[in-house]
Amino acid sequence: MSKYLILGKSGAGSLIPEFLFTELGIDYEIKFTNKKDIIKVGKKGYNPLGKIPVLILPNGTEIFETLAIVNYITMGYKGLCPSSNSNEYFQYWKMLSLMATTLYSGYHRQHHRDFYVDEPGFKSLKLKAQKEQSIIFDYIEKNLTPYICGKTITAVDFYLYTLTRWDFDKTKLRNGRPNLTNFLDKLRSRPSVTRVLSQQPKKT
Ligand SMILES: N[C@@H](CCC(=O)N[C@@H](CS)C(=O)NCC(=O)O)C(=O)O
Repeated sequence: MSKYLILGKSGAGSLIPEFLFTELGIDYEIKFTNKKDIIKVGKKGYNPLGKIPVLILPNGTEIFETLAIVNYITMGYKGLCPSSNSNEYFQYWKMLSLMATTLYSGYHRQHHRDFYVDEPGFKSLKLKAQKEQSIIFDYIEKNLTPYICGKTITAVDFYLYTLTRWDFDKTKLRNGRPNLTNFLDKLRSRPSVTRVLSQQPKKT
């Protein structure tokens, strides 16, 4: 294999490495797959939890967990991570960690409620996840100038943009958050984002 291979699902977390590779001009392939295949021991791209994305490097090394994948890409290719001796570097890691541990898991709780609770708890689980996310989005609003690390776009911006695409009420998400609104519009019209989104297969 000479190219990177992403195992993913249409519109899901595999958008993040797709956006980063496309933004950086790096060639990759994507295979849209399913949990049954990823959870199979011995199969290429194995992840014990069956989650995507999984990145397979040209030398065969397999990486899952989005933060590890983002780190691999941004360490190997310059341009989407602030230099490690800058203040922006700490902002980058703080915000990326915050999003990974609150927003991402918050959307998972809303979209896969049955993984967490039985039906009587569905409504409350969703409301509690949204309540926590609302606090984080208010904090993000204060940090956007216009991107998370200031004037220069970084990987954390593509990460944030991807998560917001899973929100159930995008009007509410934007409401009272002018910086976030401007950010989402900017990201949506970025050529790399437009290109990747136009290539997502229709969900079945
Ligand atoms: N911690 C993982 C979470 C990945 C994740 O939840 N992926 C979702 C798609 S966006 C998934 O595979 N969901 C199916 C499932 O959880 O079974 C990461 O950051 O990569």
